[in-house]
Amino acid sequence: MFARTALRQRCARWLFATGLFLLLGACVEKPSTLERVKEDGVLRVITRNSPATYFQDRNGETGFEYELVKRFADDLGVKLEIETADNLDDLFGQLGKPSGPVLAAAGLVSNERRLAQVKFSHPYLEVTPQVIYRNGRSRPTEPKDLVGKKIMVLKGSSHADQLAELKKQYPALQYEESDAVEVVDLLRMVDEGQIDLTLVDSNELAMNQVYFPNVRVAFDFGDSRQQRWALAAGDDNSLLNEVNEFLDKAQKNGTLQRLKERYYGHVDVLGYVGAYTFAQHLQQRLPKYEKHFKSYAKVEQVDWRLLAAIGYQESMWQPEVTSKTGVRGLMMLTQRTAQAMGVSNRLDPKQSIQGGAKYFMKIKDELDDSIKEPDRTWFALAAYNVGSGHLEDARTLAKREKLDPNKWLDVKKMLPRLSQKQWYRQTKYGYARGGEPVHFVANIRRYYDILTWVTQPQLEGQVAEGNLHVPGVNKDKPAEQSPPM
Ligand code: BLG
Repeated sequence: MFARTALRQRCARWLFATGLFLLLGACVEKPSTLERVKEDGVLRVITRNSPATYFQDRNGETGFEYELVKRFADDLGVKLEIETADNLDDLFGQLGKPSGPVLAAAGLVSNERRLAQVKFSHPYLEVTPQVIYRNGRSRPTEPKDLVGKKIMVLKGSSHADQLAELKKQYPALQYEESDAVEVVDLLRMVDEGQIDLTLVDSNELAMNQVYFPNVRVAFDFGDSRQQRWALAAGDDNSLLNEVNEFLDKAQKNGTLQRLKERYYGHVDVLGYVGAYTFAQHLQQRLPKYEKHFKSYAKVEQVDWRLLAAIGYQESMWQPEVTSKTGVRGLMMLTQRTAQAMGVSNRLDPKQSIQGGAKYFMKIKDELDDSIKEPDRTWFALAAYNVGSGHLEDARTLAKREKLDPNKWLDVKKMLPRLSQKQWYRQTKYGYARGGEPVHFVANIRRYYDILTWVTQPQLEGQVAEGNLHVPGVNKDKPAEQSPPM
């Protein structure tokens, strides 16, 4: 009896030790996803190639998702490696692979079907699905109006799921799901009348509206939803927890709001008419001045597209305009600025661009060192318009309100106060039309974004040849040669 008990105890000890060993072995062999990312020193992320998520411009990689996920990789202290999926099925498929990317950052929303496949993070952006139609055609105003229309959506998209749901109620509803297109193609097809309707998220429309002057929102299709990052399903929550912590922090410390402001904060400033006019002027006017923008941008070491954007805001690229206040020329120089910059004839476009470029860089250099990019550029633009003294006043007001005087988002709230006596009487330089630089900067940022997008390397030369093709709108080229969207 005693011997048997001893044996049993020994066996139990052995089993326990072996179990522990196996358990330890398993732990050693299989590090958590987070540990793996840190060990490899690389965060592999899959996304979509579109203006609202990720794209390449001449300065490198950019896009809302890219910037957010880059900050996350920086926080983890690892390198970021971006992969792009051909379509949404491909994206979810890649995410599920053991050797695949660990995170999808692609403007995704959570739904039941997807939850069977992946896990979603805390939210970072609220968007509303919208039904898009062509101006001049009959406008649907509610879901049942979709019956009988030619509709196309992205295959595997949440919009396709919404339509599948609607079809249960209206079996006559017809729609096509395509995995050969991107959002921009859908908008183009509506714009050109090839399809009647599509469904896209509000942020995607906002980014692309300017290229498609005929597209309009018919109605919001359901409630707003939250975009989230997706991770492979499973019990390992190590990376998910880290992601959530990062997103919560980005929410609290204002990073998310600044990114939203940067990418989507200025999208509505043009409006339909402005968008259409800008597209026309890109073809008709810019080619005449592009070489001057480029050559003085080189001299001053500034992005020529930013100078061109200033020029458009100032004069719509018309060299002979004069404002009510006597400010003149393509870059709208005051008499004083022109003299200081050595400009003898403000109506000469070449001189005006030269003087404007020089002045812009001068005031930018003179800004306080504590103002960092990209805000530094927005501050310099504001100073170009309202003067450095008034800008400084707005920064002082921001400090008094416990706002950050180095963040454009905060200072732009103070600028309009410079035209109200109760505020400007407290400032050093007094009254200014403080609302003007706020619009000025917002518009220029929008023009700058568009110019950045249409002058991607793939489109080089097309503006100058008066043959501009907006991304995804080039009907003559096969799809694989189109710029990445
Ligand atoms: C700017 C000057 C700044 C000047 C401010 O006015 O002109 N910028 C240039 O000449 C490039 O130098 O700052 S200051 O020297 O420190 O005083 C303030 O005076 C020009 C602005 C004025 C604005 N456009 C460039 O953005 C303008 O013309 N506003 C009036 C429009 S309207 O008359 O109501 O149509």
